[in-house]
Amino acid sequence: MPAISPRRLRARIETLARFGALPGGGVTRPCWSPPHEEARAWLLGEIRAAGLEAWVDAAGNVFGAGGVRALAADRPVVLTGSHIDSVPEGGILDGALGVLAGLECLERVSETGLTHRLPLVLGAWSDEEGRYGSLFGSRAFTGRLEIERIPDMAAVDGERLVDAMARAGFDARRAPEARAPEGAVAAYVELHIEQGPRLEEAGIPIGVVDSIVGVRRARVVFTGQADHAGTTPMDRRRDGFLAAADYALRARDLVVRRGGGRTVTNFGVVTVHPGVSNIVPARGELVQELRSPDADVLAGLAMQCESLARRVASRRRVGVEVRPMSATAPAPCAERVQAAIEAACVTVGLASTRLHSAAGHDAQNLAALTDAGMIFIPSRGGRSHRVDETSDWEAIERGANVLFHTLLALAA
Ligand code: HGY
Ligand code: MN
Ligand code: MN
Repeated sequence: MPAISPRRLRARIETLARFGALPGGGVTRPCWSPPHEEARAWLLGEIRAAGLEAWVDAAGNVFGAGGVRALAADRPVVLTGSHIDSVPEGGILDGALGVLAGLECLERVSETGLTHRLPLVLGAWSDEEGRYGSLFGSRAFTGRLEIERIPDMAAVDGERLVDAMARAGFDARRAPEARAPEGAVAAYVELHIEQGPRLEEAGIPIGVVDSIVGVRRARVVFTGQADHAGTTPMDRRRDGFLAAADYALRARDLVVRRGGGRTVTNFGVVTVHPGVSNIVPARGELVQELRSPDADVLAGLAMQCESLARRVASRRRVGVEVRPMSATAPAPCAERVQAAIEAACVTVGLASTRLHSAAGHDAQNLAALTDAGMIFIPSRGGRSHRVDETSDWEAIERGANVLFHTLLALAA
């Protein structure tokens, strides 16, 4: 039975891990940064060295294909891929696995001369981690970019997307040109680490994703009054940070109680202003994420969190403003793709289970355009978005082989 080359795949994963490598392991490789652009150049070289055509679109998405130079409405393709950007202090597999396993599959198919009716295409999506705005490259590809917002898109540290892309040689305003022609993609399947503990704890080697969570991000800003940290009596302080802290703890409990067990929230960014030790904080600013596979639960909790913020603010005699930043809708994966993945697992003799993805992925944008699905492999200890994120090399080989057979089935 034809199979991928685990040695070649491992060599590429280990090489990509060098771009943005951190001394203690892991990577920091934000999209458009120098290490990311070096990784892009390396990837383009690897695609070409594999005998494939390579190109980059106006949103910085990298593509590779055998005998195909672009996407066209009259020649639908089967697409696979993921992303090569990372979170700060992230792992070497999140995204990289799907891109490099996809490249391995395309190279293996062309080496073995296996026939397939539809062309196979590899994609590496820009800024999947959303440093400047979530799932940027696949939003552009699927026509879901809010074009008028491009000039305002910026990282939480204030760096604008337009500037970061310009430094990498791209014009952000042209990103909408990356939109794929209608009907150009017959199916999409992405291999990814689960980034959580479920597969490992169940002892199941392959996850077949049935739906992907929607993710809502919002700034929650509590504004009180700066005061002298020593002379202001405690009962007269209008402390923006304490209001934010009070809200965060209550919002977390609200989501656990009313989220139906599959909704989560996170406060990954906290800013205090003026932010020096001897001033009572005038402002406490949070970036809050809410995630759920259920769109109604997600919308309902967003409203309940907003009214909770207002109650906390009035009790603490401060102001509050909730500013939505981004929102992705929960996406069901296509039954046809899930079935193809399960059939591939039978072919290679692996057990599989269906589960929802608690992480956001580009596949949720592709799901709006075509039949989309995802293959998960277990993350050791469920660890991800941290430098010690890892999966067994055998698990990586198993996932790549399932991807290989899934692609052949979808392209048959
Ligand atoms: O944050 C996420 O869910 C994904 O890893 N970008
Ligand atoms: Mn990812
Ligand atoms: Mn990630």
